[in-house]
Amino acid sequence: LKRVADGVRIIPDEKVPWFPRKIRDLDKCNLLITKYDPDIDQDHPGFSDAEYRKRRCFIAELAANFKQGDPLPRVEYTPEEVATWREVYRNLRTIYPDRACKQFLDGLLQLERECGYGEDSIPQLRDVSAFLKEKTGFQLRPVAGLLSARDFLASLAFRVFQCTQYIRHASSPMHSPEPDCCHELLGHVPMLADKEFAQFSQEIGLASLGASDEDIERLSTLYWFTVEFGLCKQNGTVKAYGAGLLSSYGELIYALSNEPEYKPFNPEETAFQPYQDQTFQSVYFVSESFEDAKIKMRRYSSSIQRPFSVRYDPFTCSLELLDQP
Ligand code: NLE
Ligand code: FE2
Repeated sequence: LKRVADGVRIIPDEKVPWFPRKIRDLDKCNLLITKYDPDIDQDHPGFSDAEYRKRRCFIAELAANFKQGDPLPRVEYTPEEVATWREVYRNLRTIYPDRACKQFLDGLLQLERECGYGEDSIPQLRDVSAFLKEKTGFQLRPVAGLLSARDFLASLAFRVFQCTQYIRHASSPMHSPEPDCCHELLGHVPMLADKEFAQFSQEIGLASLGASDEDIERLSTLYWFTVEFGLCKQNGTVKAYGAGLLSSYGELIYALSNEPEYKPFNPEETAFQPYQDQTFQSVYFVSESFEDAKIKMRRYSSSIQRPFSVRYDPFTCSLELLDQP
């Protein structure tokens, strides 16, 4: 509060948007974006499949009723759903060794050995969450569909990853414009088992808390071109680490062909790159290494103006605010 003249006070107009302070507050971070809803979007492959839509509603309901601390819901997948998973898994598995980054391959091998990953069954979020908790402290939380960027990023600050639990429509196994369990379990989870990547993800989350709408927009663009569609150099070759690539056979091949444009990852520029989420990306950003991406992201995050800084306390799963005016 600034005193300009006696009795006249100016109240600062920089209002900080609400954000979760403790892990339980994530129950309030549930704003969904309904653009790919099979009930609404005529182009969704499930639009004219009443059975599929009913199934999506059932699984969405499980997520809607979930509260932080509840056991994660188990879904008994139908033989048709398992068949879709099998096709996705089998195809991707053959192209991972040449195209996925080392951290991903390490994570996937551990999941296959220790967490029942394989083409014969869809892993349960509950088991995968327990696995990740031991590796990097990340845990999963079920979500009914595509979340708003602000709510999604906020959960990362607590090392919570919001996961859909339904599966893509059987007619489009090679690419889905929206997240589904193939995308979460194959794209994101192996990366979240890596300590350095887990830290990278949490730091994006911490940077987002209380940020302005414009800053959230830039951070979600950065998230998009790293965590979702990032490429990185390893031993002189370009490999994929983005989950949107690692869960789409079609786009993983395309991204590492000579068709798309590559640009060096540089947050100050990458944050302003326009993108769409209907089909394959036309440009990808390549990091020199994870370490490099992390350092650059940190530099970018520290340039975001906020009237406070945050620190995560892992003992209480809550945030400490520092330098409050
Ligand atoms: N295109 C990805 C896939 O087919 O798995 C999903 C991307 C979600 C952002
Ligand atoms: Fe994703």
